[in-house]
Amino acid sequence: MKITVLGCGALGQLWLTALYRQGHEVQGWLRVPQPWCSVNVQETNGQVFNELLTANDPDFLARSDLLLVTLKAWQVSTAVKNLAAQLPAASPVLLIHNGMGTLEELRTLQQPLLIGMTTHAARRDGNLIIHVANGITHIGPANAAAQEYSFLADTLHAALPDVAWHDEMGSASWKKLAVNCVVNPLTALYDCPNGALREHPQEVEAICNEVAAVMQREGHHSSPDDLLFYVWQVVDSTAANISSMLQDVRARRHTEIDYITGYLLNRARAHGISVPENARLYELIKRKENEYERISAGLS
Ligand code: KPL
Repeated sequence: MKITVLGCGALGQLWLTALYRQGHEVQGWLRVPQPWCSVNVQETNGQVFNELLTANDPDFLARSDLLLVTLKAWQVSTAVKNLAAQLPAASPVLLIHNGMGTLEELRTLQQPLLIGMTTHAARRDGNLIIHVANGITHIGPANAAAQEYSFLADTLHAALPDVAWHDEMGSASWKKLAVNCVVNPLTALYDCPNGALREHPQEVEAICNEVAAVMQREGHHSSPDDLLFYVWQVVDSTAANISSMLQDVRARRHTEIDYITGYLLNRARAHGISVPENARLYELIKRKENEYERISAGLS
């Protein structure tokens, strides 16, 4: 297949490496207008893959069979809308990011739209992307046109296993949102690895209870206890991880809070449900983010 990967950060480089190795024709798409992208990945077995790949080639994009989007949630819709007119109308667009809300922003996209979530862990160490742990990528359709693209799960699985297809992604997306509502803001505020949240059980439980209430009204049933059990499982299995939000805060980057807790707050408001613990965490993260963004913009 001919595949354009939009976003060449840690996850984008993992996919570029895996797809290239599998014999697919790949290119990266970057914000900087340069015709190549450097991929430098240390795989889980310690082997390093280093290659200069094509980037930002509009002809390649116009013949791509798939646009794989690995940007941060807040970058997705603007970037995809900018490229959509150059991508064939029948070529699917697969979004893999934390949080929710981008599907609503891309409602009018004519291409088949798919959503994915992954538990692969990767981190940047200087110029090297370290693939810390293998995981599972769950993908599924986000609009009617995407329903016939289940074969993509096999194609992607052959390159970077495991990949599983789901005809319905709503419940899985909400469960992942619950994990991110708990882990991301709390680890960013306490400046701790995921596993240290075992020291804050009351906050974890309060967040889960609020998410379960909203999730139920959205039509995805999960009891607060089941959701809490699931969240603790993820906390324990990623205990040594530095969450993506803590990495963003430490690097003074814009966070995905608007698409994680912010999305929950929007849906809670729409249903008239009060979510005070999540609202408090949203405010604290926004305050932190605004502080360093104001400083880097030269405002006092
Ligand atoms: O998705 C994650 C993130 O860090 O963004 C979790 C699952 C919390 C793993 O760290």
